[in-house]
Amino acid sequence: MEKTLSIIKPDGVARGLIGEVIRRFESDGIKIAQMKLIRLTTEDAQGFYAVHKQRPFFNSLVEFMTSGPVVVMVLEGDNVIERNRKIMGATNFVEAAPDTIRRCYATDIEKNIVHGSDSLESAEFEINFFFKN
Ligand code: IDP
Ligand code: MG
Repeated sequence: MEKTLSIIKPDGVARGLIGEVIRRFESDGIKIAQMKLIRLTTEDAQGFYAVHKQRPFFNSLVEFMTSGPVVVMVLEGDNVIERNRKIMGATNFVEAAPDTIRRCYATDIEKNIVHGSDSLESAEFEINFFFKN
């Protein structure tokens, strides 16, 4: 069964959207296989987003991701990487499809409520980053 990593970012947790995000996954038939509420350190956020370290928004993204608690989850299901990305919507909420999480709740290209792995390779790296063994 395919797996992917989902994060409810600090804006989603602070705004009381944990239940709403999980409801969207569960109502699509996606299983929550693992889950924890944690506060990322600067080192955690830098390591997790290492692929973006040359991007102009990197420092701001690290600061945002460490600004409050996050929920990290392993989602499980057929084709779950792509299904999760579809439920999330495009990175920039103004381009996200109607009724996606980001279209409904994001306020900013950075503060966009959720993270989701974008490939089998990133899912493996990201799941292992937070859930060793
Ligand atoms: P994704 O989350 O849809 O996969 P990525 O391009 O991987 O999007 O970017 C990671 C995160 O970095 C985004 O979710 C968003 O929080 C932030 N981000 C992406 N592009 C920008 C930007 O142009 N300005 C500010 N933040 C951005
Ligand atoms: Mg990404």
